[in-house]
Amino acid sequence: MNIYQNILSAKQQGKKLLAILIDPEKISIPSIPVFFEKVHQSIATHIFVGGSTDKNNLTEEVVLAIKKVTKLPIILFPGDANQITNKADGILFLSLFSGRNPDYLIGQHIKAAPILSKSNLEIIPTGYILIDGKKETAVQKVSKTEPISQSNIELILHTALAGQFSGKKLIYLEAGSGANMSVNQKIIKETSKNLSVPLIVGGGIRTKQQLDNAFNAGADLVVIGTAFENDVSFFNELKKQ
Ligand code: 1GP
Repeated sequence: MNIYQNILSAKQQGKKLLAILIDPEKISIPSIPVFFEKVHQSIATHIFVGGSTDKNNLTEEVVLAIKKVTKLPIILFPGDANQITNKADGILFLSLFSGRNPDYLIGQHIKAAPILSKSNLEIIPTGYILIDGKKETAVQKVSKTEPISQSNIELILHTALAGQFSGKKLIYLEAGSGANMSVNQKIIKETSKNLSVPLIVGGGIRTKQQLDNAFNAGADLVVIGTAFENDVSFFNELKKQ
């Protein structure tokens, strides 16, 4: 499975991608098979697994339970190096470029390196940019960094470009899980227009309209977590044609 190549060719073909985010602290393992029946009827193309914290070390168990029931690529979206398991298919190797906390710029990466060097995970370097979602989100609290204001489009764009020029293969605009305001279309448009690498957008997307807005503005892959945690019937609105 070459996860990145598939994302890249989807971008080239204008095919939009949807990742379902599963937070190991929030999903119950017995509910996974039924949850995935819904996932498979929907337009979802990827599964992200992760959260800002995983206090009970459930990530591996959750990944194994998901793997039993799906062929969709499972990509770790870890809050820190402790959440790495080689049972997934790939990992977003995240650098929190909106902040200046060295632990999330290089510290966790050094901790992760020996684990990753022994794993078969596909490592996808990703520039992660936290944007104000009008709510103090877990990423902000855990990383002790400030998000960039939605009105500072120039800074968001320059941060994304700096990420691309430093070799990141994906740029992720993140309003934070459960955000009250998702990343607005103008930001997505400006960023996607100026980037050559695929653009991920997530945080606070709860309706089909918001999803379409993000895609239409230029997001190549959208991540949704909370909306499905709150109400699995949201999958009914995202059924495959
Ligand atoms: C969070 O971008 C993801 O890291 C998804 O956010 O849970 O708000 O959908 P939501």
